[in-house]
Amino acid sequence: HAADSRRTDLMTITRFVLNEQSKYPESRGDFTILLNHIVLGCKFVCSSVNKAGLAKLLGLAGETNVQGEDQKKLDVLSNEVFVKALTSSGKTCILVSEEDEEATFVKQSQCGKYIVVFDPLDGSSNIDCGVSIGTIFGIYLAKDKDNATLNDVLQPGSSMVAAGYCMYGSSCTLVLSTGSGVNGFTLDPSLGEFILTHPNIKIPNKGKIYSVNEGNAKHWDEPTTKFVENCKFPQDGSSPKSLRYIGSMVADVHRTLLYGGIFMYPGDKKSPNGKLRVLYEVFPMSFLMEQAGGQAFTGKQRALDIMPKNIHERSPVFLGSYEDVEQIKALYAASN
Ligand code: AHM
Ligand code: MG
Repeated sequence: HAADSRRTDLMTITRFVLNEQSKYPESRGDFTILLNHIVLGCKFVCSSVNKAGLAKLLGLAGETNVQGEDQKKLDVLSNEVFVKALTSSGKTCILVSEEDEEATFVKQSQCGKYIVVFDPLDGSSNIDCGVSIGTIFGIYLAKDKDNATLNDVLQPGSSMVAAGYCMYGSSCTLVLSTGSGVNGFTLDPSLGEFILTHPNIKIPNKGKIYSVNEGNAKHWDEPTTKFVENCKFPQDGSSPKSLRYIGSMVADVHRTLLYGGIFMYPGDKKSPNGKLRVLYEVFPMSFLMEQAGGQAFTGKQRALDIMPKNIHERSPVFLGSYEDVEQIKALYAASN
């Protein structure tokens, strides 16, 4: 019965967020409007990613591009779509994108109170072989929307008001937290709507999977090396963990969130700050992990406590199941 009524009583992402926001009497629907524009961007990217695959295949089959137009690279195209959707929402004042060196300041007439940091198409090196890729975003509130400065963006991740990602995989899944838990929505292409399919996601307390680019092992520090050694040869009689690494953060984090385990991009001798960007990769994913009952750690501190000094800064990160992150924290504590 319950399943039957779910099938006819569709909880769209808009309805879900409207319900959530109605708990705040001061809410004027601004967040819902902003989110709708993010959702639009995700739908566009989803359809472009699918079409890009098709265009390639048709190209291989000798068909020519019907429009005969130059194909814009997908990450550039995705960025344009998000920037335009976000500015035209009228709800943003500053945008920070992985694709743009400088932050975008929205002109006065379209200015709103939210700041959005995002990676429009993360993992784009994976497109050509059909591996899952995604969009990552985080949202801050400006203190004073008419005089917002970079100081409103250079804030710890713990002061984000919402974060999420959209994964373009075998299905298109949007995972969102507005600070009271994590929920997952799947795009029903026939409706063009994201429907709540993963209510109240909680990450398992301990996992059986570790996820890291082991090709960098030569350069790792001692705690990371020990941790991974222990995943393979556990000293406490438990079974070794499985290794899963896609090399696409959204897909690796999505699996970690649902199945448990740990995802890491450590710092190493070559790149002491690792690879991933604080504002639009580390923060949103750490926010989601904590909201789902997991943890995120940098090797020195709670990831959400980083005080970023510039918008494209990087940080090492270890995130996932509570107990697994406890272990890496203990190894770092012992090495100091
Ligand atoms: P990108 O923003 O240039 O796409 O790079 C980020 C990606 C992440 O999705 C992924 O976790 C990481 O790079 C993989 O890096 P590596 O290939 O060094 O393992
Ligand atoms: Mg990226």
